Amino acid sequence: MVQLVDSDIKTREVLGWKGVHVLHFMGSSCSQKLRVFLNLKGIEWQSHPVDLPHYENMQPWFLGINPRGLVPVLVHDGAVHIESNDIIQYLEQKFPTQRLIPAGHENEVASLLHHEDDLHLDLRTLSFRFVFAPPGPPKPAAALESYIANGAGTVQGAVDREKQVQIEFWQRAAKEGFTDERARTSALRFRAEFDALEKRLAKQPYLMGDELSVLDIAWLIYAHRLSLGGYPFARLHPHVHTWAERLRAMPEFAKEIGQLRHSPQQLEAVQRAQVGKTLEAVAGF
Ligand SMILES: N[C@@H](CCC(=O)N[C@@H](CS)C(=O)NCC(=O)O)C(=O)O
Repeated sequence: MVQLVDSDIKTREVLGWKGVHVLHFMGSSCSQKLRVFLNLKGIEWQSHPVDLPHYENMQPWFLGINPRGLVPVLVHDGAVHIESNDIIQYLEQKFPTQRLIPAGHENEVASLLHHEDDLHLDLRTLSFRFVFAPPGPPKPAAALESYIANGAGTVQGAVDREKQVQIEFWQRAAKEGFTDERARTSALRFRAEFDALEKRLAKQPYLMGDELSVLDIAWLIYAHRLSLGGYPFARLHPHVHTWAERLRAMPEFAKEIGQLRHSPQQLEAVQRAQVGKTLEAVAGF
């Protein structure tokens, strides 16, 4: 569990927040995952939107809450928790009814979620290349400077290596964009994962068996984002496609993933940028 310690937190007002508070962004995949989980559990929570497209997460106020500058963040009775999968596992313990982690499988689920999180930067690469497709650097220099300069720079009292990973990701993106080669590598990683999920879903309705679990939520969110980028699920992984369609139709999911932040103008720009360079073409699928 990644619960921050006092010295990590510079925005002190959150220490007084009572109940369940979530700092999140509508179109963020990790926030969507957490919100679907909260919907399915029926947990009441207070919403604090963080405007990622306007780099609010790179400003001192937010970095004073999460030194990594990432959403989502949970503040539960003044305790600050980061990392979506840790937040989910924490909430599952605190609110055990309507189980979404099967009893006795906690360690297995933790390790599978950890594996899912390892693909997060691949998802981000494919999202920026094929879904958001910003015309320039994804983070302007001033926002990055603010990100580097602010926040405690520590998580649980230790210097945070993850912040450096994030800085390098955005600096590289500013320098070279999201190249075909990077996109292909990320897409192939997902293809291997979805091949494995396809085998599971060929013989059972959900990833852990007969019941919906947090793994279905986590992988549906990835699958949904990739499908927005043009990943050919129906052709490559038909069982994953059918499973995804079924989950997407549930109100607890539909409410969170139905919203895409593109304006019609942005959508048009993305489609223009993709001519002859679709995910399928670049990945060789
Ligand atoms: N491992 C983290 C990843 C969180 C993450 O990368 N969140 C993204 C949104 S999905 C974010 O905050 N990005 C910051 C940005 O785009 O500047 C988690 O699971 O919470």
